[in-house]
Amino acid sequence: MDLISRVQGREIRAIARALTLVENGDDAFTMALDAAFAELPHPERIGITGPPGSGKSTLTSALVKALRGQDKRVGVVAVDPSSPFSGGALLGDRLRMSEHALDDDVFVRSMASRGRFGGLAIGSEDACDVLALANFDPVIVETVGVGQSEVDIASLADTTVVVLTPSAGDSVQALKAGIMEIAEVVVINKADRDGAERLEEDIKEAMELRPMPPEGQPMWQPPIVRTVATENHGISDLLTAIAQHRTFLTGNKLLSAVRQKRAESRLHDLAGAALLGSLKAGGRAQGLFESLRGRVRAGTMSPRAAVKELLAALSL
Ligand SMILES: Nc1nc2c(ncn2[C@@H]2O[C@H](COP(=O)(O)OP(=O)(O)OP(=O)(O)O)[C@@H](O)[C@H]2O)c(=O)[nH]1
Ligand SMILES: [Mg+2]
Repeated sequence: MDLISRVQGREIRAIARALTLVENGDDAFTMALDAAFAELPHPERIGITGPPGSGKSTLTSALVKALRGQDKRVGVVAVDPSSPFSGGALLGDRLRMSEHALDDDVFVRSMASRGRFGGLAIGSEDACDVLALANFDPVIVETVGVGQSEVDIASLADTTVVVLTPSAGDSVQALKAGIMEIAEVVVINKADRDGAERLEEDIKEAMELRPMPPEGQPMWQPPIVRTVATENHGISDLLTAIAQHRTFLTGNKLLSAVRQKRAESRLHDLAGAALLGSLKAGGRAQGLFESLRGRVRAGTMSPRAAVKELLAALSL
């Protein structure tokens, strides 16, 4: 039987194999996956992001446990955009999620960084598709919120949960970095520590600076949930908050818009990556690209002017 059917048949080894193939950008398998695209199920997608060490994996594991209690089959993709290799963080994830290791209705996959074949979003989208094909619902995507990655995760998920902690200055940093703009649910994890009150005040203040939704669209007020992930405290409140956001999306007919936007941004990512890949490796305008690159590096030509010349040469 082919791999696609075996994944649909929920065969664990086939799912693991398929994820490796998409991670490596395997041509034959991604083509087979693309052929199945129109029939892919659309599981609920939950994004979990936040600063390093805020407890995202512990929280995800607790969420998985609670969702299993509702008889849901849960897929998890944990992405670490900061490291190019599978390092300690991923090993840590395996330990933290180990209580689900023997459960066939939970699949956890850790992925390192941006792969050779494009950005964080591209690899994670493919991984989510494989888990969708295997009928996991919901699919949880965990990423460390550094730099651009939290914006990426926002486009990956229907509901983005931002995890902050009371202790460190990093939470304040996260607030400054605009992480609040993408939060649909805010978690104050490690609420067993001092400073949860203060953090909640800061979050509320930062939330007031959120941009207004487009004309005529309803405004979502992100709930703030306190959790102690290590003790499973606050997890049902978190699930309730996620469900409320989902109801907001479906009730206002916004879910399909979220998906359309996601598909479109995936197209843009792939088109950009493919074009650049072709320019770098033997495409029609490779020679021109090389020479333009030389001039840009030397500072004798602006990057924008180089792109203009490139588009003209490609008749685009
Ligand atoms: N006191 C306390 N510690 C917690 C809580 N949640 C998680 N931790 C601890 O915080 C540490 C980091 O937890 P992780 O779940 O690995 O955090 P993470 O955000 O996934 O970390 P990265 O993926 O490396 O960014 C671990 O030692 C956890 O046991 C909590 O609610 N209270
Ligand atoms: Mg983690």
